[in-house]
Formats: sequence, structure tokens, C-alpha cells
Amino acid sequence: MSELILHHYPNSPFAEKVRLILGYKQLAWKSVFIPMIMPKPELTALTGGYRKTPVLQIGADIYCDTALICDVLEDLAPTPTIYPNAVQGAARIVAQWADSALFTVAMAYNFQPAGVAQVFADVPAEGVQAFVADRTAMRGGAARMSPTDATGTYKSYLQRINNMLHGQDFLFGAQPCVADFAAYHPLWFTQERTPALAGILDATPEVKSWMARMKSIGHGTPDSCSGEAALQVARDATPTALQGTVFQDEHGIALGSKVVIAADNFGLEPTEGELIAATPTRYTLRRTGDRSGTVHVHFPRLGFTLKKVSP
Ligand SMILES: N[C@@H](CCC(=O)N[C@@H](CS)C(=O)NCC(=O)O)C(=O)O
Repeated sequence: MSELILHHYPNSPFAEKVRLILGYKQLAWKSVFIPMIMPKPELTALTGGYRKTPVLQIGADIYCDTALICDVLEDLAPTPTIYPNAVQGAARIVAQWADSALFTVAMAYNFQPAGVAQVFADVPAEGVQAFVADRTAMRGGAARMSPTDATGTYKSYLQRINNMLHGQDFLFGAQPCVADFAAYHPLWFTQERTPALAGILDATPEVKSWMARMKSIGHGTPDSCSGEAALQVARDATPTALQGTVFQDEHGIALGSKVVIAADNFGLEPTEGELIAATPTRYTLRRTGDRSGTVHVHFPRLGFTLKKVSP
């Protein structure tokens, strides 16, 4: 198997979700730091446009979105599982809630002025302005939820997580599953990146103990790598053959068509390519670029739109 290459940056909560799963599965991986804001030339040379963080690369296969990355890591290293059979459906649903509702509220809370001052303590004013402009554009100009609204909602969500932890170490039992990794990462940002605001966690002591257990999982064995070296890996590799994939056509778009795939909520930078798989859970595009060579770019169906490019 080619090595796992994670494209990410230290402050990314979604990257923390994947770093911890790599740790839980005791995997070795290469770490490529990407910029926090656009442009991200090496990353988008691989993805063909998708710019969110993190992205997992295995040779010439590029996996976008942490929901898909979780599935890929589970296939590669099934033990310990992050999808225990008995709770798989509920765990995935809680994970989706955490990655959307909980994340949005927690980040609106974390990015109030006292949090911004901590996150950007060493960054010049122009850097902060560039970050704010990038994220505002990503949201299509929409404002974030106000910190006051976010505070009350965050408190309620923390209480619900606390309730799930009564009498057990993790959200669905004695071992962590995908829901734990998804619920942990926005809270990790509060505790580790905006500690001035972490007092909100004091009202939910079981959440705090669970967070300590989650943190102790660690990140596995990362080894740093440059974006240029990762592109070379892609150029030197051949995408993995697609095996036994079922074609599920919901759009009237045939395999072999030129299509664009984009996120359905924010950060809509599209990726264009040839549709070579559309399974019940994921899409795969083939694309060729000067810097990447021929790659397969994979997306989950959930959270993404698929459109045909007019000839
Ligand atoms: N649904 C995506 C969400 C990823 C996401 O929103 N990541 C944030 C960073 S934690 C992001 O991309 N921010 C903008 C950027 O890094 O350019 C996933 O699960 O991977």
C-alpha cells in the first residue's frame, strides 16, 4: 500500500478528527502542511479545485471530506473499528450532527473576539483580515451566528454530550467510535486553541474527562513531507483500480461524462473531471493535471452536488 499523506494545518478541527483516527488505528502517515486560506496551489493541483481541510492522499488517489476519509481508513485498518456494528447507524448520524450543527455553533463561539485574539496572537493584522475575508467569502458573505446565540446553543449541546457519557467512557460505549472523533474536534478547538473561552466546559465534567481520554489517543506516527513531494508521489503512482463498484445513477449522468462536483453548503470551489464511479456512497472523478499527473479524486455523496458540464 502507498503511504498515507494528510494535507492539513495544525489549527484545523476537521484535521484533528482525522489525526486522532490515524492515532487510534496506530497508523504511520506523512504530514503536508497547507495554507489556512486560498490560494492553496499544491492542494488544488491534486484535487482539481476542492480546497477544504483536510484531504487524504494515497498515491494517485485523493480523498475529499472527513466522512469519506473515515471510511477509507476503516477499510485500510479495520481494527480497532470506528464503526461498531451494533451502533453503526446511530454513530454515523451523531457524527453528521457533530460535523455540521455542533461544529458551526462551537466555531461561532470560538471565534468571538477573545478567541480570535488567542488564535491569531502571533499573526499581523493583515493576516487576520485575510483570514476573515477568506472565510466570509466561503460562507457566501453570510454572517456567522452571533457569539451570544452560539453560547446558549453550545451549552445545550455540551449538556447533551455529557448526558451520553453517563456511565460510559465514550459516546456509544467502552470504546471510541466515529461519533466521538466528530464530536471531539470542535471542543478540542475550544480547549486547545481558545483556552480563554474553555470555561464553558466546566459545567460538563464528564465531557472534560472524555476529552482527556480522546486527547490521549494521540496522532499515530506522522512524518513531515512537502506539498511538492506529495505531487511527485501522485505523478509517480497509478490510481487504484476501482473494484466491484455499483453504479447508482440518480442524476441521469452516464459514467464517462464530464462533470463538476462541489460541496453543497459552503466552500463551493468545484472539481471538474470525468465521472468514473458513482456508488451508493461516493463519486470518483478522473482528472489529469500537469503537476498531479492522472489522479482519481473521490468524494462522498452526502454533502456534495454533482452536475454535468455542458459540452
Ligand atoms: N465536510 C468537510 C468540512 C471540512 C472543513 O470545513 N474544514 C475547514 C477547516 S477545519 C475548512 O476547510 N476551512 C477552510 C480551509 O481550510 O480552507 C469535512 O468533513 O472534511
